[in-house]
Amino acid sequence: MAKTDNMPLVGIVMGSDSDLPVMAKAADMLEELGIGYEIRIISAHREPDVLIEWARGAQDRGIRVMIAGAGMAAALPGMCAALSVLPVIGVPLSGKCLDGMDAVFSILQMPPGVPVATMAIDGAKNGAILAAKILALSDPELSAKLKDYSRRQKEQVMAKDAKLQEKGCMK
Ligand code: RP5
Repeated sequence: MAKTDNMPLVGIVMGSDSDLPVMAKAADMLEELGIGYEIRIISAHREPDVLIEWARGAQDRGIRVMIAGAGMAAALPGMCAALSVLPVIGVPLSGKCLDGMDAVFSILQMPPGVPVATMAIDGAKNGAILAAKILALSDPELSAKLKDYSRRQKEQVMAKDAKLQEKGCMK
């Protein structure tokens, strides 16, 4: 994971360093698209005062979207949404218990008025792509990069299918 020099537009935050192997995939995807980001470890339960300061100040720092990943009781994404008007993308993490179902329900079941766009379990890469799509609404250059990304995905699947047709599925 390198660190793009572009101005941070996305705030990536996670509850623990144990979340980093998954959340680094969001950073990698933002790097690929040339989007600047902040990345922090801040625990909603263990240091709520630090979270309040970070989330309340995000918009003034130029952040336009947050990607918040957490496992277990996973209060972090919901608290980011409570503390800021910025769109919040939540990533439930499977690391510890219950295959991540605990974190899915914690992040997904937000009360009316405080939405979090919840990704699949460990879906940090999609979190970054969704953040990019939000930013691309006002950035034609980024929109073109996302179209190119889609085109390359399609080509990869077509190449795999062509190989299957040529070689068959038997070893
Ligand atoms: C959550 O508790 C974190 O997001 C992490 O997924 C989980 C466990 O944290 P550690 O005990 O690994 O620090 O708040």
